[in-house]
Amino acid sequence: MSAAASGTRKAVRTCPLCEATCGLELALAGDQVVSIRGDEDDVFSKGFICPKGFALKELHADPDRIRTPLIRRPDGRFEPAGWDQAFELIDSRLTPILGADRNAVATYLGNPSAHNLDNMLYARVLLRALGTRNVYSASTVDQFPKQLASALMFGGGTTVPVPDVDRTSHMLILGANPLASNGSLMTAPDMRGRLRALRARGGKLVVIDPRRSRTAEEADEHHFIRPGTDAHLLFAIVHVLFEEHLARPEQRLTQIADGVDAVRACSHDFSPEAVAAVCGIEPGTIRRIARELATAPSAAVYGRIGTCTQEFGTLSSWLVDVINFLTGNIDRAGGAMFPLAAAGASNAAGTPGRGRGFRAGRWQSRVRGLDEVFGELPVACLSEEIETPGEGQVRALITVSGNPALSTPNSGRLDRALAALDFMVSVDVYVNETTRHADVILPAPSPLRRSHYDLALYQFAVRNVANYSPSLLEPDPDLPAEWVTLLRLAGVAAGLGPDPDVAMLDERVARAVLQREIATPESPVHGRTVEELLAALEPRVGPERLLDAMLQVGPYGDGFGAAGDGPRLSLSALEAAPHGIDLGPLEPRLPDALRTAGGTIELAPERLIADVERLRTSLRAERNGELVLIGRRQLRSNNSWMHNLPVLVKGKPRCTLHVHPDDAERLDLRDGDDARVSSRTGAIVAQVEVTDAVMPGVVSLPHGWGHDVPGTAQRVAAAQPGPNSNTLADELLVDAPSGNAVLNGIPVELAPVRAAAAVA
Ligand SMILES: Nc1nc2c(c(=O)[nH]1)N[C@H]1C(S)=C(S)[C@@H](COP(=O)(O)OP(=O)(O)OC[C@H]3O[C@@H](n4cnc5c(=O)[nH]c(N)nc54)[C@H](O)[C@@H]3O)O[C@H]1N2
Ligand SMILES: Nc1nc2c(c(=O)[nH]1)N[C@H]1C(S)=C(S)[C@@H](COP(=O)(O)OP(=O)(O)OC[C@H]3O[C@@H](n4cnc5c(=O)[nH]c(N)nc54)[C@H](O)[C@@H]3O)O[C@H]1N2
Ligand code: SF4
Ligand SMILES: [Mo]
Repeated sequence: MSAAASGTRKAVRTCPLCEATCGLELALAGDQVVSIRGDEDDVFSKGFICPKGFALKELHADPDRIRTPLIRRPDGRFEPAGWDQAFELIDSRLTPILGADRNAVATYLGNPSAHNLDNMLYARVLLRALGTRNVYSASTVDQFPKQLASALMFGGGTTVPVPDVDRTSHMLILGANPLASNGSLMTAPDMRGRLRALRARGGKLVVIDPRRSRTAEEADEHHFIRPGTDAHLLFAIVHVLFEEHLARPEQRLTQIADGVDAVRACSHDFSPEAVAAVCGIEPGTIRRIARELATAPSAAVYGRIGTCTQEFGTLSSWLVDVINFLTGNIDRAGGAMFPLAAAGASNAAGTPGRGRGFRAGRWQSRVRGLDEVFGELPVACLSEEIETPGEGQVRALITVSGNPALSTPNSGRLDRALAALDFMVSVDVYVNETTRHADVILPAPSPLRRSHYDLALYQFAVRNVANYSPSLLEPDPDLPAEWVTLLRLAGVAAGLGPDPDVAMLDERVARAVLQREIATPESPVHGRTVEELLAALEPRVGPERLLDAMLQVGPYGDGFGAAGDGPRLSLSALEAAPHGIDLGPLEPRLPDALRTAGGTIELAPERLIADVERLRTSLRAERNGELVLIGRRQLRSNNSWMHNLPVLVKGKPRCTLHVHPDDAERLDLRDGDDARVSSRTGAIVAQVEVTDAVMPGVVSLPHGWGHDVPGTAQRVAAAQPGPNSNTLADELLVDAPSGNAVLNGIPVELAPVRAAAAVA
């Protein structure tokens, strides 16, 4: 029976769940998903799919997903409400707080916003309308160290070197497990296939991780490292590159690079012999790793969560690219390269090769005095900003697709702080550990009822691609698109009352974007009129109008008809190519992609050199044999929010504490036992899994669990809650240059629950 005859239809779209951007082929019957498989014709993923991709079916159908606004009653119970009623309440409660002090309203943007075109384009409109300095997001429990290092070195926070995995002959991975995570700041569907291809063509893969991860199992070599000591190791590699005259940066880049001598001087104290005991890696091994990197025909060093969310996150992230530079691998095929995205590439806009540079610390957090970075404050500060009285105290919070009550450090404290807010609004799809504190929850539609384009992730893709997915299903008349909700909130914040003219606000946004373009001398639409461009974009509105404009003025764009030959992109061109458009392998982009003030590659930025002393001091720190906690990701999980989907949580509990056999024996713990894990900030009970996949002295627990708090409405998740690892992460530990939270390398104590009970 043909699809049509059976009443099903086929459609393709990009998976919005992780950074791999896989093409999915869905079979639909009416509004229901019948099946999902990989889209074999997708120009990038070529049929690859992971278990989470299938889970979109259950996400779409999940009866616990909220479908109307909810208002919390005084007894704590949520009651469905109409949109007007919800917005009247928001306006009446938020407007006075904003009127007294704009900084009294904080925002928190969570991870799914990076996978959501509506949020990518309209959350910033809300932030601008609020005018608060209390802007927080998941970025400071994630990638800010990498973005900060990149901004300081290359002039832009999205100018991040990405490993050219398909052409490299040597890859060194630190603190990333793309076989479970499917890659991050490295958009590359099917990393297992790509890494196997690397080895099949004679290349080498080396993994540095305190755990023998799935990626480590695929590698030629894996070395355990003490958590938090990657910067020591990387500096030692730099040391060897200089000492053994292996540093051979490309001539064309040496001419535009500043700070090689400063890097050399800093690396002096970090010989392999000096760091070996700290990292737990032999000096001979470190020297060999350095030589192999330097002599490989091409090589790429790549680090991710394990190198970012730790004590020396920014230094590690920086040193990764210092090594890529010194070994001649920055910006060349097979090395670490700069993608050229079709839309929103800030390093392809304006004057090529130079810019305003980058400055952090334009303001500080009120209580701890931590620096602003990229317009945000570290989320590790959020609790104290809510708790501490005085001018500028946070009294209200708006969360958009975030679950900070599970994903940020000392979440127990944040949970109590959220309960103490005067007012809270959440735009979300579940009543969960965070949104249960909201006075109003505004739902977002199913991912199948919105369009999709990976504006953020294509900035980090290992190939230049562009793929647009229209909404698969008609909008639900009672559940507006998320961009409409965000604009309506922006209207409230701007003082326009509970029912602002969203179409007018949207046109204003589009006008501002076009205005900026026509004022930019390098833009293909320089000198044209906003009216003319707006007319050309008709009848599109909302994200489609903005995306079309961005594609047209982008590096492959048709320039609103002004461009010449070649593949010329517009939204219509993408609509005509449902499996995506391949724009080719990455190409060298320096110096044009630089936006530093001097037009140089800054190898030794002041903010980072200033932090080297902290690293040097840590060389002498005493190691008293304490246990430290790290995280890990699992293929069938996605941070905190997909544990309500039976297909992903079935089977034995996966939120277990990995403990090395030596530690288990010393602490009298057996496989399957419950253990009490405690840190400065709190204690949890976790089930022990004894395994030599984790190194001695280190225990590992996944994050995003802890679904056993009252007042949530996620029935499947609550049945397998797991412990919340961020109860243990210490909000006072941050990476100094970025303020990013330290989530790996947390000192903990471990005891069998039976012993703890006996003592208590
Ligand atoms: N210990 C430890 N903690 C960590 C990490 C770690 O490795 N270890 N990793 C950190 C990292 S990298 C990240 S990115 C953060 C993630 O931290 P968060 O972004 O705070 O948490 P998520 O679990 O991604 O929660 C996403 C929220 O978005 C909602 N949501 C899902 N889809 C939509 C949608 O379409 N619209 C809206 N409005 N809402 C939606 C979900 O219901 C959920 O509430 O966690 C961090 N926390
Ligand atoms: N299945 C799944 N996929 C995901 C997510 C998910 O939750 N589940 N989350 C998504 C998000 S938001 C992100 S940011 C990405 C993250 O993508 P990845 O960075 O690949 O994430 P992880 O799998 O957590 O890998 C981090 C690794 O660092 C190791 N590690 C911990 N501490 C250290 C250290 O000090 N040094 C070194 N060298 N290694 C260390 C851990 O053992 C772990 O293997 O994944 C994304 N994809
Ligand atoms: S790897 Fe990521 S993008 Fe691909 S199917 Fe899985 S969740 Fe979706
Ligand atoms: Mo993340």
